[in-house]
Amino acid sequence: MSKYPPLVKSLFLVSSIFVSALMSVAFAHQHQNDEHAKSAESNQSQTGIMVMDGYARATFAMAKTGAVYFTLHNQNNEPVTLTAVSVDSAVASDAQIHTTEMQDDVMKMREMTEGVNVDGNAMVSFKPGGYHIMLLGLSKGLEEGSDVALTLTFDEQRELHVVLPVKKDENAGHHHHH
Ligand SMILES: [Cu+2]
Repeated sequence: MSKYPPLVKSLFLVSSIFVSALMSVAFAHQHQNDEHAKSAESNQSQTGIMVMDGYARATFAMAKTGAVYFTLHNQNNEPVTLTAVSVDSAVASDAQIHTTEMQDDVMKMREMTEGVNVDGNAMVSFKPGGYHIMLLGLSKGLEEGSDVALTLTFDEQRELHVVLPVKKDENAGHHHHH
């Protein structure tokens, strides 16, 4: 990337993030219309939760664990809790909600069994060094350019389906939390 001037590089980054955000939103709505038409009617026309800037970090082919990041935007007036995440079983055997915390000067990951709360009309970011979705038991790593399908469950009932791109983490060399 060094052959591009910094401005071009950052423009490219911004536009690709924007496009992937649009794509995740589009996928989420499409699924909702297809499969959740009935529940959507009783829960208004959509869940009111947007998944933005989502991606899975590319791994080596033999890697057994991976991480997924995104920003949740709760457009409802009421708080919601992300209570569970499931992943396409062809990609990984399990998905967990994790946080990263300092414990005795060491960064450690912990499963958020109680879920992650998002206040009404608020956003929560899952990002390196903080909340993330941990993929366990990867079948063949996460290859850049492929997709990962996830189902996010809110308040143990409302489901949101998203398809997120696998991308290289530009900061991977500087932040090694896993
Ligand atoms: Cu983790």
